[in-house]
Amino acid sequence: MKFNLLSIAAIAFLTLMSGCKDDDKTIDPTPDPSPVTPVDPDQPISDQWTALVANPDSWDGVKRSPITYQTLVYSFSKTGDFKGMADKMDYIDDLGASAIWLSPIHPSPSYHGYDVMDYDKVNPKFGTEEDFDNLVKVAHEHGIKIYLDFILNHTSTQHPWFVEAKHDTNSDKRDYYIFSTDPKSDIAAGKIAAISKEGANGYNSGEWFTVDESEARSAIYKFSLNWNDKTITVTEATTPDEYDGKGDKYLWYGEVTEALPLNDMGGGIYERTIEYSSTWGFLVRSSNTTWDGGTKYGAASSTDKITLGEPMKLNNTTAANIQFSDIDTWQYHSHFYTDTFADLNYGPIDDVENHPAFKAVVESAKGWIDRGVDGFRLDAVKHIYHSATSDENPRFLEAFYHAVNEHYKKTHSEDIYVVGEVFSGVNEVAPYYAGLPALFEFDFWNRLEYAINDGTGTYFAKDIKSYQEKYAKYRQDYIEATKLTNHDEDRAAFKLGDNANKIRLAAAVLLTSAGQPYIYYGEEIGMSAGKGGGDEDVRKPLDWSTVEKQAADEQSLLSTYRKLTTLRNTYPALAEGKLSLHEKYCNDDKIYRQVGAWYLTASNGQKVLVMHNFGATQINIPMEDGLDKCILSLGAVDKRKVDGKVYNRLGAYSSVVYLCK
Ligand SMILES: [Ca+2]
Repeated sequence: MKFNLLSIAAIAFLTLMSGCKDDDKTIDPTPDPSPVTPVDPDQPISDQWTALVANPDSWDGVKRSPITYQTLVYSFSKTGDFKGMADKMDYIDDLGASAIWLSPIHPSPSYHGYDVMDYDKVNPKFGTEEDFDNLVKVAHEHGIKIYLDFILNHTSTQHPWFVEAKHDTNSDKRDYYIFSTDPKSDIAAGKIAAISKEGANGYNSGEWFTVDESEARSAIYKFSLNWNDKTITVTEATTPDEYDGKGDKYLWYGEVTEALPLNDMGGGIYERTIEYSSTWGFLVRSSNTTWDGGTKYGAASSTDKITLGEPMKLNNTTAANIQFSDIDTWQYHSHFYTDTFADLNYGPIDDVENHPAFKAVVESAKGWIDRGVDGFRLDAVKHIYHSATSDENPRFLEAFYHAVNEHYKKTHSEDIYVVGEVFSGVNEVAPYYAGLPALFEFDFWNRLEYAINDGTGTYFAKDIKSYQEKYAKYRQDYIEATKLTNHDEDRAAFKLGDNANKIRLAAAVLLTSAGQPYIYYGEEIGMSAGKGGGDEDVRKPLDWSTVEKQAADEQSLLSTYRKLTTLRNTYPALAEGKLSLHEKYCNDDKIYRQVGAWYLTASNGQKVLVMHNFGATQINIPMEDGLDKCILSLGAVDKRKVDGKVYNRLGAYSSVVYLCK
């Protein structure tokens, strides 16, 4: 067969060259002299166009292809809970899925659950602990695994660990988080392990939040400003005073919304006694309307602090917040610019296995394994250590995976499945395969969406192949977690302009590509939404009335999804096949620019030819690849014979899959 292919490729190349030379823009190339292969021995082929009908083997019920259904507990069933999901397990089963990725199930103050308050329990709004255990049981009865969304980068600031840590600098939970009284200097000095790789570049003021206003200094203080030598002295006092209406120097502190005037005592001295409360310190102003033109007076640097009773020289160039030397204003790190998330700290990577926070999250993961959970989807793994591109996160993940897998293997023969979210392009994703067996391939959808909307199929497989070569440098048995979109992205249908043919093609490409695909709930019925109005828009409840309608319609998207997943589960070549490029269609950006074609070959030698028309126009294809029978024909696909040669006519956005001989 290999010889055959080579000679066919050579002929195809010559055909292509002659097409270029003639500047032939036709999409119906002149029949070439390559040997004819019957498309499907079961179907006589006439010299007129007739519909190409696929003739796949019937499925034996074995789920050969790992297909994961990603869903949100609160949006999947009508009741939005574990029980509702267990009741609808047949639906997920019928979709051909062999696993479910559940949105975070742990107690959380948010609707989305990505700020966890307890890693060991379920969110009561989804049901009881027993309801969850029953969901796992029902899933397993259907041959469906349960993967938990596990969030290792941060907790909610309402997690008891953080509540304890922020109140007590001596708490053993203090080291679970990243606290600093002077983040900028501490980072520059390499004192914060999670942010040590970037040095001074690792400081981002937006990622730091003051612990809590209630823990700030509140006292009655007298502020004495000497404008002659530009110094300020703060002393303790007992009674606040009033403004005398004369001063033109001001104090700015705490949560005030307008400058507080100091009283003009004459001779360049300004004073005021107030009930002072501030989490960040104070500043002196020589204008109450603007900060411009050197009117802001503060400390010479953030480490230059004021001591009660001692004058401090003011500075109006750096003008750093003036803080008291006898109190520490603590700040905590939150990578996502939100004060309700607190980043977990795992200490220096070299000793991560011994860090108490690492041990704690591993223990929680083990607990879920003991309850029957089959794997984890790890959230935001490029943010665990601050540098997304250092080797720290892959090393962290390797340590986490090893610890969790060791536990899993006590009761299972296979390794545990863990997939990481590195929300980046392929170059940033690839090194993470050093730590985890599976990673989401965000570029799969980026690339596919471009290909479909641009009507260019020829480069698609080539690009995917180039991604695989990058992964293989870090892990030979890498698992590409392919997908269209997820809960953080505009829905696929929306990005494809709600064009039913494009949406069908996206599904067909996903489910005829290498890798282990994910289907985001609602994608199978074409739910459409962008994130313009917020993330919630792409996380809305599954539309069960549409499900019902589409289930009854053989031509519907849902029926197409079921057909595709059934096919994928039937043929090892589709289920686990390795990608190889089609010499002709992956190299022709002229006549066949709109065609994407590739092979998938299973370890048992079974091989399929996958061919999609990414274009908005139909195109005729000479079928010359040593083909056996057609096992998938989606969209408007016709066939005919001209001068003994078989052609397929692929309508706009249509797809065919053939078993190879
Ligand atoms: Ca982090």
